[in-house]
Amino acid sequence: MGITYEDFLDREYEPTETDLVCQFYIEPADGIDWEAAASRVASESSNGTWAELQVEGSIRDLSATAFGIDEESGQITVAYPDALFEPGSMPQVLSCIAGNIMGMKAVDRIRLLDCEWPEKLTRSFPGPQYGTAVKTEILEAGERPATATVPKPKVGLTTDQHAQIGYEAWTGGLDLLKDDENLTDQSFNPFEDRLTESLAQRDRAEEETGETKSYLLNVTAPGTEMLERVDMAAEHGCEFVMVDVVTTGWASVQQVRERCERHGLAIHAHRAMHAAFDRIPTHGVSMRVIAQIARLCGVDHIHTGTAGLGKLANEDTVGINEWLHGECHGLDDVLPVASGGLHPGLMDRLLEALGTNIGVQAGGGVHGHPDGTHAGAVAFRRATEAAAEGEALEAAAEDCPELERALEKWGTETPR
Ligand code: CAP
Ligand code: MG
Repeated sequence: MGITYEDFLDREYEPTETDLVCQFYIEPADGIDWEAAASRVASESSNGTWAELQVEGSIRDLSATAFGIDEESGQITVAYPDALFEPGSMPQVLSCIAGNIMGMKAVDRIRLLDCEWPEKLTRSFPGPQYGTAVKTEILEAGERPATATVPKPKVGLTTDQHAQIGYEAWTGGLDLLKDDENLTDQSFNPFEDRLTESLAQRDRAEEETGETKSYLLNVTAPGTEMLERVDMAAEHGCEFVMVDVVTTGWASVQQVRERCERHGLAIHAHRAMHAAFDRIPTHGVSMRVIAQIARLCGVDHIHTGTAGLGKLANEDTVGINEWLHGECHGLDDVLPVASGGLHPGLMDRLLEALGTNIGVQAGGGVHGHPDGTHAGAVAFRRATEAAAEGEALEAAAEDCPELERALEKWGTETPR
């Protein structure tokens, strides 16, 4: 029996409970009508191609079906049978739903907008170990957002300088020190030295403040090297690792998740390079889908933007956070992290938009404080607490000169 593109379209099709259902935005190319475009998306992302193929038996059971076409919104809906996928392999799933179709001539634009993950496929992935529970099981942030800072400048500081900044930020009231996405194991700040010295300062700060503190250590590296860095983090008593999930790739993320299970380490996902996929609203892969993939692969935190308040372009932070907090076939939730141009003067509007079950990170918004890192940390913690309790920032500044100075310097403006 011959199969052609047309065999991948069925407007009457009802998805089964094990189908993965994907929503795409497309712009058919000239001379290609909507049904033709939709059938080509379903075909090329499952087991079809441009030429008629003679196939026998159950091969057809692996074919995806385009069944929804909404020309007004430009959206099509495609159902993928469970048998098409290798359980627990995110690279394989993505090679289907976000693979060659992204370059097909039959469409001028195509964007994977959203996925409805079926229970069977979802449960083949580990999901997070902690999610938002990091705030109480590892840290003592309770109901307020977990607070973090990245030493700035993002790279170039020596290990001593890095660890000292950590001490000042922790004693200023912040929960977490975080490495920047491009700080890994460079000669000016080698990985293991940074780990041991930062944790030594962490221990000092815990003793002085009586609060639990931790460190989002960037273990991003090629292949097994990254797993060795995860082991080193555990051996030295760190509770978290950070991974640049997009640049390192989902296969590596899955390996790190497995290794972190062994040590009980939580995973902070930085999404550097995500904008290469999701910035143009008519093409690529949405941040919503990237966040979904990250949850299934098992990260505990992921950056999702600042609801437009910060320095970076964001896509639907509120909607993505709702999905990360929501029910997903029993998987743990994920702590969304707001970061990028944040400073104390933005915290009331940020928490109004995103609630308090998040993490908040400020680098420039702490280290750019006129009185330095420690004062910046005091101001950021005070502003976060005030916003979480619905107290006006100006009122909070009356008993916190560090916050007053920050509001004087940055006001409530969004930096660009
Ligand atoms: C923020 C940051 C983060 C971005 C990532 C930076 O620094 O360290 O990497 O927030 O973007 O390098 O820009 P500042 P996103 O606090 O000094 O702005 O959170 O959108 O993924
Ligand atoms: Mg950064």
